[in-house]
Amino acid sequence: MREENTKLSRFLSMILRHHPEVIGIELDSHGWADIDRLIEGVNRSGKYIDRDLLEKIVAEDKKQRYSISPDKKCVRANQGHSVHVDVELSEERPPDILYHGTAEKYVDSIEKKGLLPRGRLYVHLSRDRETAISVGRRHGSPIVYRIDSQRMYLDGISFYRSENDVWLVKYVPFEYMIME
Ligand code: HQG
Repeated sequence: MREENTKLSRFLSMILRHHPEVIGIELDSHGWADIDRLIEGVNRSGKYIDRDLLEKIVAEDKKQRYSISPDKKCVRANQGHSVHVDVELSEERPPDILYHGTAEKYVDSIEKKGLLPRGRLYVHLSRDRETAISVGRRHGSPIVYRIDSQRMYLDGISFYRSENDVWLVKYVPFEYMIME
């Protein structure tokens, strides 16, 4: 994706996951934003977007962060929210092992408290180590934990999979984690 579209995509993530009020719009209870209002709001904020560009960003996003509604009127982020919306995640049996990337500076706290969602609604886990490393690197010197998701699941902890294949849980107790 072109650099300017990557910037616009980051802005859309911020709007659709955390702060829709910044451009004067609201999300419905399922996280959907009306596309016409979103376009007006983004353009009022001094950035430029139109429907073709929005559809291009949604289609080309590497992590498939967004979905357009079947009637094509709305768009939402598939995961990553801090605002309390229900994006109709599917509760599923996870792969036996999942990964979480974090930064070295958080290790002491994580070892005491386990993984907490902090600013988001869920703790984010990935299927592969490489994704976890790049997620961790966003915060500092990366550390990867292997999560015994099979044992968590068998112990009755619910796992949710987002449209774009990110695994989400409310909390990971430290007993299920091993540093790689
Ligand atoms: C850490 C990106 C101290 C946690 C990524 C993480 C992801 C603790 C940070 C998605 C802790 C929260 C989410 C504890 C957890 N003590 N630190 N007890 N428990 N933490 O950004 O997982 O590219 O909210 O390890 O790909 O980094 O934006 O979560 O380091 O899927 O689409 O607290 O965001 O997606 O940071 O990233 P974040 P995350 P996008």
